[in-house]
Amino acid sequence: MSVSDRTGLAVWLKSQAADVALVDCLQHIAASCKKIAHLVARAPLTGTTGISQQTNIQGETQKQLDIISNDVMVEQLRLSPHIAAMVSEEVPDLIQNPDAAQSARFVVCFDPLDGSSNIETNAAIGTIFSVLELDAPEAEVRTKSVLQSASNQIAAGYALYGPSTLLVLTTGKSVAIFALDPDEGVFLLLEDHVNIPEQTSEFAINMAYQRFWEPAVSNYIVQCVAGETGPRKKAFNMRWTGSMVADVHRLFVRGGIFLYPSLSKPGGAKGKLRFLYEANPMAFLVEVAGGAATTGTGSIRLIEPDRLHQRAPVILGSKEEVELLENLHHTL
Ligand code: P6P
Repeated sequence: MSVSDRTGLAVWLKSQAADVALVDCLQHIAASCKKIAHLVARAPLTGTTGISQQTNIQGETQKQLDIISNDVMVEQLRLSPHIAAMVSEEVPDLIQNPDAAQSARFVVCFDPLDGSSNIETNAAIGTIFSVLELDAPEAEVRTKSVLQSASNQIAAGYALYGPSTLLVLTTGKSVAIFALDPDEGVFLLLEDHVNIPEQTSEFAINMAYQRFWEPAVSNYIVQCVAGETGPRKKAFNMRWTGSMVADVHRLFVRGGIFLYPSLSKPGGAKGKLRFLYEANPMAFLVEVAGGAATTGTGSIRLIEPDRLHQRAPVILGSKEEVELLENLHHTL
């Protein structure tokens, strides 16, 4: 298929029968990702790959690009009158949109630059986003309303800044993958109705935390690495890039299972990943693509958060593997 024959993002969005307000919201998110892709690509030249003098609410030292990417998202999303407020990994409190229409009912939760510890190594990083719909418009959106709307996630996606800049998106009907054409500055459709294979022989976990794993996770990984003579009767492969977007994207390309589970180390009970802008959007995407997403003991998407930056254990990917892990959690 020639480049000129490929479907553009706007045409695809309209084909999803997404309402015009959601189309506008998602087009502003895509525009943010396009700007961030450009800034990430130029970062070594502009000297912005290093750390800033600031820390985020997680107590993590922010990279300059974390802050720059956050500012790009906030500035761009303010232009959509349908976005009432935002939640950013880089900002402690809810961000109101002063330019929102009275009817605005969307809250966009995002990690503007996920995996930023990889910036100086030029490894793939990304932006993760989730669009929540409020039960009713609010002149001043309350944090309580955002938390209550977490289950009313109407769209989710991520941008992957790698050899190509990809945009992976769902409004609930299918998962589609777009590539940014750097010559034309537009996202063009590569694949729609992406499906995650139910079986896999590849897992992604940070093995350095093995001593902190729950028994079910330890048992699962031991079975996988036992290979052809073990209980799984097949060899497994392992990948871990330290960038959730890159590790999760692999699931949509060839299947697999991604684990950032509960850890027994101090502060690790709910893992490391944040619910509103990492676990919830990735779980939505994976489930729409036929995969599964669990905390180990229950569906990620049934979590009712009580804080904006709440963490959640994340085990998601090929359905049969996720179900096996849930069974192990319930029996060990
Ligand atoms: P660890 C990046 O900081 C991130 O939030 C995810 O992108 C990634 O999956 C995880 O942390 C990596 O964590 O503990 O392996 O460095």
